[in-house]
Amino acid sequence: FKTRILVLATALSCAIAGVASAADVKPRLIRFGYGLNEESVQGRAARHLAQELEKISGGKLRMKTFGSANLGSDEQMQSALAGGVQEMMVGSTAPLAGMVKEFGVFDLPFLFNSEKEADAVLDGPVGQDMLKKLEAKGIIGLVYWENGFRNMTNSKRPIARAEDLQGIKLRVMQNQIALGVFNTLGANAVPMPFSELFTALETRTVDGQENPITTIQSSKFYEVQPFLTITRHVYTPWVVLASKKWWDTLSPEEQKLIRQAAASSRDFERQDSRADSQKAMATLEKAGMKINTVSPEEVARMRQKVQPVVDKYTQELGPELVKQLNDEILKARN
Ligand code: TF8
Repeated sequence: FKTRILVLATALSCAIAGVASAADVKPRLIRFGYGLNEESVQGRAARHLAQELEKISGGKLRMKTFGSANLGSDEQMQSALAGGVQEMMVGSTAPLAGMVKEFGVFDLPFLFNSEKEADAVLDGPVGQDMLKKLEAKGIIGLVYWENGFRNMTNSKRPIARAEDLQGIKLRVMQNQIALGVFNTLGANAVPMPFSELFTALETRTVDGQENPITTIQSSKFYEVQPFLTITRHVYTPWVVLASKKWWDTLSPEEQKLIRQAAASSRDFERQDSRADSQKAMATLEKAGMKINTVSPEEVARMRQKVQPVVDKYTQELGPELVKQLNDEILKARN
């Protein structure tokens, strides 16, 4: 008899909780913007996120995804989120450094050796503290996706040594550190939003760019860039963001569902990115790109060359932060 009552009581409280949570989730339409096209890793993960959210909210939280920077460049969308005129987005950490300077650490070159190290830092205290810093700027940082290790492409020549970058107009992401790094390596760095990049390459406004293999493939840069140089010079994270103005109007239950779907999209995206990276490389070879890998000795030379930039920005970003970051990398490495 006692168990019977317990079962009944449990059933009843579940029913009440069910009713309460259903009332706490209102039908909503969420606009989610991103910069790459629908066939990219980013596009697939955006779709995963939308489907997952719709599923776990019983069809109430619907997400409309806008790829190819149709809602604006990363920077424009960040401002739209802060202003409360767009709900969600995903983009690189690099342009966020204008809002929270600490995000600039991910533009320090040759920091991570592997994806595993990046995951540990991003999901650990360093990455999570940075997300919290965004709140004061009107943005909720949810999870990190993988953009990935970046490599160089250009229309002039294979890059075997830093000196080969001389005279190459190289598009870089929009922050001071990226600019400093590539100018110091010898290129003429040109900051530009990603949304303008393909045309700039096609019209030869710039000679080259740097991005992960997955993006070089999905954005079809191989059509206008004959040379690919594997450098893995920096690992860029993507970060899924929400407008705080909008977030604050959601119920705790709605926030919980969005966090849950975001976590699912993170796991999906990282796996997809790593698998896609292999496939994309084969596609680029087949497309006829001339591919070379910078030797470990040359990477060491490049590291030395950019050390003054790293030192300068370590001071500006905070030596404690950079030390904490390096400690966490070493912990993950060993
Ligand atoms: C870049 C980034 C881009 C992303 C994307 C547009 O080069 O690597 O791939 O920020 O969200 O700007």
